[in-house]
Amino acid sequence: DRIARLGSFRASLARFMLSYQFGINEIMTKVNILRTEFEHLHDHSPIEHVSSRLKSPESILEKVQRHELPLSIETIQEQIHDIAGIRIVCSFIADVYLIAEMLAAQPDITVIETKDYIEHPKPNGYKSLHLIVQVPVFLSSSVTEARVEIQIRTIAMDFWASLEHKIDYKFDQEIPAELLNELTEAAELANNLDLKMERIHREVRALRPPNPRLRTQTDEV
Ligand code: 0O2
Repeated sequence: DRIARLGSFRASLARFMLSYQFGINEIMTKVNILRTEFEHLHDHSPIEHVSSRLKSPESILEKVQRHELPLSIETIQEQIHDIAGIRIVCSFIADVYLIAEMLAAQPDITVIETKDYIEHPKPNGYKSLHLIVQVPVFLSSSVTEARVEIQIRTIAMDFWASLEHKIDYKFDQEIPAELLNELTEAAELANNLDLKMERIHREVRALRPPNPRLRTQTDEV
Protein backbone atom coordinates (compact mmCIF):
# COMPACT_ATOMS: atom_id res chain seq x y z
CA ASP A 1 0.00 0.00 0.00
CA ARG A 2 2.86 2.37 0.94
CA ILE A 3 4.64 1.63 -2.33
CA ALA A 4 1.41 2.26 -4.26
CA ARG A 5 0.92 5.62 -2.45
CA LEU A 6 4.54 6.59 -3.12
CA GLY A 7 4.09 5.70 -6.78
CA SER A 8 0.95 7.82 -7.00
CA PHE A 9 2.67 10.80 -5.25
CA ARG A 10 5.59 10.53 -7.71
CA ALA A 11 3.16 10.48 -10.63
CA SER A 12 1.30 13.60 -9.40
CA LEU A 13 4.60 15.41 -8.74
CA ALA A 14 5.78 14.57 -12.27
CA ARG A 15 2.45 15.83 -13.69
CA PHE A 16 2.72 18.99 -11.56
CA MET A 17 6.24 19.73 -12.83
CA LEU A 18 5.21 18.92 -16.41
CA SER A 19 2.65 21.73 -16.49
CA TYR A 20 5.44 24.21 -15.59
CA GLN A 21 7.63 22.77 -18.36
CA PHE A 22 4.72 23.33 -20.79
CA GLY A 23 4.42 26.92 -19.52
CA ILE A 24 8.13 27.42 -20.29
CA ASN A 25 7.63 25.97 -23.78
CA GLU A 26 4.70 28.33 -24.46
CA ILE A 27 6.59 31.46 -23.38
CA MET A 28 9.82 30.36 -25.12
CA THR A 29 7.87 30.05 -28.39
CA LYS A 30 6.51 33.57 -27.94
CA VAL A 31 9.96 35.01 -27.16
CA ASN A 32 11.55 33.19 -30.10
CA ILE A 33 8.86 34.50 -32.46
CA LEU A 34 9.51 38.08 -31.30
CA ARG A 35 13.24 37.57 -31.63
CA THR A 36 13.07 36.09 -35.15
CA GLU A 37 10.63 38.76 -36.30
CA PHE A 38 12.95 41.50 -35.02
CA GLU A 39 15.91 39.93 -36.81
CA HIS A 40 13.95 39.94 -40.09
CA LEU A 41 12.43 43.39 -39.85
CA HIS A 42 14.81 45.59 -37.95
CA ASP A 43 18.45 46.41 -37.95
CA HIS A 44 18.92 45.26 -34.37
CA SER A 45 17.29 42.59 -32.25
CA PRO A 46 16.61 43.78 -28.70
CA ILE A 47 17.07 40.22 -27.45
CA GLU A 48 20.66 39.07 -26.94
CA HIS A 49 19.93 35.64 -25.49
CA VAL A 50 17.23 33.65 -23.74
CA SER A 51 17.46 30.78 -21.28
CA SER A 52 15.00 28.78 -19.24
CA ARG A 53 15.09 26.56 -16.21
CA LEU A 54 12.72 24.41 -14.23
CA LYS A 55 13.34 24.67 -10.48
CA SER A 56 14.43 21.34 -9.01
CA PRO A 57 12.15 19.70 -6.39
CA GLU A 58 15.03 20.17 -3.82
CA SER A 59 15.21 23.88 -4.57
CA ILE A 60 11.40 24.19 -4.29
CA LEU A 61 11.51 22.48 -0.88
CA GLU A 62 14.39 24.71 0.24
CA LYS A 63 12.28 27.78 -0.64
CA VAL A 64 9.22 26.32 1.17
CA GLN A 65 11.39 25.96 4.31
CA ARG A 66 13.10 29.35 3.94
CA HIS A 67 9.74 31.12 3.69
CA GLU A 68 8.29 28.86 6.47
CA LEU A 69 5.36 27.82 4.24
CA PRO A 70 3.17 24.78 4.86
CA LEU A 71 4.16 21.87 2.64
CA SER A 72 1.30 21.35 0.20
CA ILE A 73 0.91 21.39 -3.59
CA GLU A 74 -1.67 24.24 -3.30
CA THR A 75 0.71 26.42 -1.26
CA ILE A 76 3.57 25.75 -3.66
CA GLN A 77 1.33 26.68 -6.61
CA GLU A 78 0.14 29.88 -4.91
CA GLN A 79 3.35 31.06 -3.23
CA ILE A 80 6.31 29.90 -5.29
CA HIS A 81 6.29 31.84 -8.51
CA ASP A 82 9.62 30.91 -9.99
CA ILE A 83 9.23 27.14 -10.54
CA ALA A 84 9.21 27.88 -14.25
CA GLY A 85 11.74 30.57 -15.08
CA ILE A 86 12.72 32.31 -18.29
CA ARG A 87 15.52 34.84 -18.51
CA ILE A 88 15.63 37.27 -21.41
CA VAL A 89 18.84 39.24 -21.78
CA CYS A 90 18.42 42.45 -23.77
CA SER A 91 20.87 44.88 -25.30
CA PHE A 92 19.65 48.12 -23.72
CA ILE A 93 17.47 49.20 -20.77
CA ALA A 94 14.73 50.52 -23.12
CA ASP A 95 14.62 47.09 -24.79
CA VAL A 96 13.82 45.46 -21.43
CA TYR A 97 10.60 47.49 -21.13
CA LEU A 98 9.81 47.07 -24.85
CA ILE A 99 9.93 43.26 -24.59
CA ALA A 100 7.94 43.31 -21.31
CA GLU A 101 5.23 45.44 -22.96
CA MET A 102 5.09 43.19 -26.04
CA LEU A 103 4.64 40.06 -23.92
CA ALA A 104 2.15 41.66 -21.52
CA ALA A 105 0.04 42.85 -24.49
CA GLN A 106 -0.47 39.31 -25.81
CA PRO A 107 -4.10 38.35 -25.12
CA ASP A 108 -3.36 34.88 -23.71
CA ILE A 109 -0.80 36.18 -21.21
CA THR A 110 -2.04 37.41 -17.83
CA VAL A 111 0.46 39.41 -15.81
CA ILE A 112 -0.02 38.40 -12.17
CA GLU A 113 2.72 40.61 -10.75
CA THR A 114 5.47 42.94 -11.93
CA LYS A 115 8.58 43.48 -9.81
CA ASP A 116 10.64 46.32 -11.20
CA TYR A 117 14.05 45.92 -9.61
CA ILE A 118 15.46 48.28 -12.28
CA GLU A 119 13.42 51.21 -10.99
CA HIS A 120 13.76 49.91 -7.40
CA PRO A 121 16.99 47.84 -7.13
CA LYS A 122 17.45 45.40 -4.24
CA PRO A 123 19.72 46.75 -1.43
CA ASN A 124 22.69 44.76 -2.82
CA GLY A 125 22.26 46.48 -6.21
CA TYR A 126 20.40 43.64 -8.01
CA LYS A 127 18.53 44.96 -11.05
CA SER A 128 16.11 43.12 -13.31
CA LEU A 129 12.48 43.35 -14.38
CA HIS A 130 10.47 40.36 -13.17
CA LEU A 131 7.06 39.52 -14.63
CA ILE A 132 5.05 36.72 -13.09
CA VAL A 133 2.69 35.61 -15.82
CA GLN A 134 0.07 32.99 -16.36
CA VAL A 135 -0.33 31.27 -19.71
CA PRO A 136 -2.86 28.63 -20.79
CA VAL A 137 -1.56 25.20 -21.69
CA PHE A 138 -3.81 22.97 -23.79
CA LEU A 139 -3.64 19.35 -22.64
CA SER A 140 -5.33 16.31 -24.19
CA SER A 141 -8.54 16.68 -22.21
CA SER A 142 -8.22 19.94 -20.25
CA VAL A 143 -6.72 23.42 -20.21
CA THR A 144 -4.44 24.40 -17.36
CA GLU A 145 -2.89 27.78 -16.49
CA ALA A 146 0.87 27.67 -15.94
CA ARG A 147 2.74 30.35 -13.99
CA VAL A 148 6.10 31.46 -15.31
CA GLU A 149 8.55 34.00 -13.90
CA ILE A 150 10.09 36.01 -16.71
CA GLN A 151 13.27 37.88 -15.74
CA ILE A 152 14.23 40.56 -18.25
CA ARG A 153 17.53 42.38 -17.87
CA THR A 154 20.40 43.94 -19.83
CA ILE A 155 23.75 42.24 -20.51
CA ALA A 156 25.36 44.40 -17.80
CA MET A 157 22.67 43.50 -15.23
CA ASP A 158 23.02 39.82 -16.19
CA PHE A 159 26.82 39.95 -15.90
CA TRP A 160 26.56 41.36 -12.37
CA ALA A 161 23.74 39.01 -11.25
CA SER A 162 25.44 35.87 -12.60
CA LEU A 163 28.70 36.60 -10.81
CA GLU A 164 27.01 37.81 -7.61
CA HIS A 165 24.95 34.60 -7.56
CA LYS A 166 28.15 32.54 -7.89
CA ILE A 167 29.96 34.47 -5.15
CA ASP A 168 26.92 34.30 -2.83
CA TYR A 169 26.50 30.59 -3.54
CA LYS A 170 30.12 29.76 -2.71
CA PHE A 171 29.90 31.54 0.64
CA ASP A 172 28.10 29.34 3.14
CA GLN A 173 28.32 32.04 5.81
CA GLU A 174 27.40 35.76 5.83
CA ILE A 175 29.39 37.77 3.28
CA PRO A 176 31.55 40.38 5.11
CA ALA A 177 30.07 43.90 5.00
CA GLU A 178 32.99 45.43 3.05
CA LEU A 179 32.64 42.78 0.32
CA LEU A 180 28.90 43.42 0.15
CA ASN A 181 29.68 47.12 -0.31
CA GLU A 182 32.06 46.29 -3.13
CA LEU A 183 29.41 44.16 -4.85
CA THR A 184 26.95 47.06 -4.58
CA GLU A 185 29.58 49.40 -6.04
CA ALA A 186 30.11 46.93 -8.91
CA ALA A 187 26.32 47.01 -9.57
CA GLU A 188 26.57 50.81 -9.81
CA LEU A 189 29.42 50.46 -12.35
CA ALA A 190 27.30 48.03 -14.39
CA ASN A 191 24.46 50.55 -14.30
CA ASN A 192 26.73 53.38 -15.47
CA LEU A 193 27.87 51.18 -18.36
CA ASP A 194 24.22 50.53 -19.32
CA LEU A 195 23.44 54.26 -19.30
CA LYS A 196 26.54 55.07 -21.36
CA MET A 197 25.90 52.33 -23.97
CA GLU A 198 22.24 53.39 -24.26
CA ARG A 199 23.27 57.01 -24.87
CA ILE A 200 25.85 55.99 -27.53
CA HIS A 201 23.25 53.73 -29.20
CA ARG A 202 20.72 56.61 -29.35
CA GLU A 203 23.31 58.97 -30.83
CA VAL A 204 24.42 56.45 -33.47
CA ARG A 205 20.79 55.79 -34.48
CA ALA A 206 20.17 59.52 -34.83
CA LEU A 207 23.11 59.74 -37.28
CA ARG A 208 22.13 56.69 -39.37
CA PRO A 209 19.78 56.93 -42.42
CA PRO A 210 16.50 54.98 -42.04
CA ASN A 211 16.57 51.23 -42.79
CA PRO A 212 14.95 50.65 -46.24
CA ARG A 213 13.61 47.25 -45.07
CA LEU A 214 11.37 49.14 -42.63
CA ARG A 215 9.54 51.05 -45.36
CA THR A 216 5.82 50.34 -45.36
CA GLN A 217 3.80 49.38 -48.45
CA THR A 218 2.40 52.91 -48.60
CA ASP A 219 6.01 54.17 -48.87
CA GLU A 220 6.55 51.87 -51.85
CA VAL A 221 3.53 53.22 -53.80
P1 0O2 B 1 17.88 30.86 -9.20
O1 0O2 B 1 19.09 30.02 -9.03
O2 0O2 B 1 18.06 31.95 -10.21
O3 0O2 B 1 16.63 30.08 -9.41
P2 0O2 B 1 13.31 34.89 -3.04
O4 0O2 B 1 13.42 33.96 -4.22
O5 0O2 B 1 12.95 34.20 -1.79
O6 0O2 B 1 14.54 35.76 -2.89
P3 0O2 B 1 10.96 36.09 -4.31
O7 0O2 B 1 10.21 37.34 -3.94
O8 0O2 B 1 10.18 34.83 -4.44
O9 0O2 B 1 12.14 35.93 -3.27
O10 0O2 B 1 11.65 36.26 -5.67
P4 0O2 B 1 12.41 37.47 -6.38
O11 0O2 B 1 13.39 38.12 -5.48
O12 0O2 B 1 11.46 38.36 -7.09
O13 0O2 B 1 13.16 36.61 -7.49
C1 0O2 B 1 13.86 35.48 -7.21
C2 0O2 B 1 14.84 35.23 -8.32
O14 0O2 B 1 15.37 36.48 -8.80
C3 0O2 B 1 16.05 34.47 -7.83
O15 0O2 B 1 15.79 33.10 -7.94
C4 0O2 B 1 17.16 34.96 -8.72
O16 0O2 B 1 17.10 34.32 -9.98
C5 0O2 B 1 16.78 36.41 -8.91
N1 0O2 B 1 17.33 37.26 -7.84
C6 0O2 B 1 16.63 37.94 -6.91
N2 0O2 B 1 17.47 38.64 -6.10
C7 0O2 B 1 18.71 38.40 -6.53
C8 0O2 B 1 20.01 38.85 -6.11
O17 0O2 B 1 20.17 39.60 -5.16
N3 0O2 B 1 21.08 38.38 -6.81
C9 0O2 B 1 20.95 37.55 -7.87
N4 0O2 B 1 22.06 37.15 -8.50
N5 0O2 B 1 19.74 37.08 -8.28
C10 0O2 B 1 18.64 37.52 -7.64
P5 0O2 B 1 16.55 32.07 -6.99
O18 0O2 B 1 15.60 30.96 -6.75
O19 0O2 B 1 17.08 32.77 -5.77
O20 0O2 B 1 17.76 31.59 -7.81
